[in-house]
Amino acid sequence: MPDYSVYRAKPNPIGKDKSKNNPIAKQLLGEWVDVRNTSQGVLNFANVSLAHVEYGPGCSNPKTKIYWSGNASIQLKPGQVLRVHTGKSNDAAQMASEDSAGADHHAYAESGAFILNNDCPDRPSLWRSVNKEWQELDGAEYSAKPTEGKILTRSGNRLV
Ligand SMILES: [Ca+2]
Repeated sequence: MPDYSVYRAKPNPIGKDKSKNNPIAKQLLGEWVDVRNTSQGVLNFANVSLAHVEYGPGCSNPKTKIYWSGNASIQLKPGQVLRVHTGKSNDAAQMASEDSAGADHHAYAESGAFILNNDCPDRPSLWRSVNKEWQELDGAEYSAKPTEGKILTRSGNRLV
């Protein structure tokens, strides 16, 4: 296991995720990725970012895109979990208990739209910038059409 591990994800929160309506804050906070410290030491996120895969029409032309940039104030002790929510920090008080439980720290992509794919597969991945070069630390793919409301967990190289 890499030190920074993509550990769990809830890519398809219950609600209007598939509609063209504006998503509500609570649902955006219900879309998230958990990162776990699987090392024996303290990990920081000064230069560590989280990406996912964007596609063109029909799930063509996959491109890895960073959507949360690390924060030097976040430190994870061994075994601790950082949850990166799609939604906004200003809305954190609206978070459902299921979405606050199980994480030691919370971070926010500050997005007003859902990010993690439903109709195509996705692969949350962690990247570190070293001397202006991106190095992948870890990543785990899930299949298209994840069950609504399901928390996917890591199994080998996948989230299932
Ligand atoms: Ca989604």
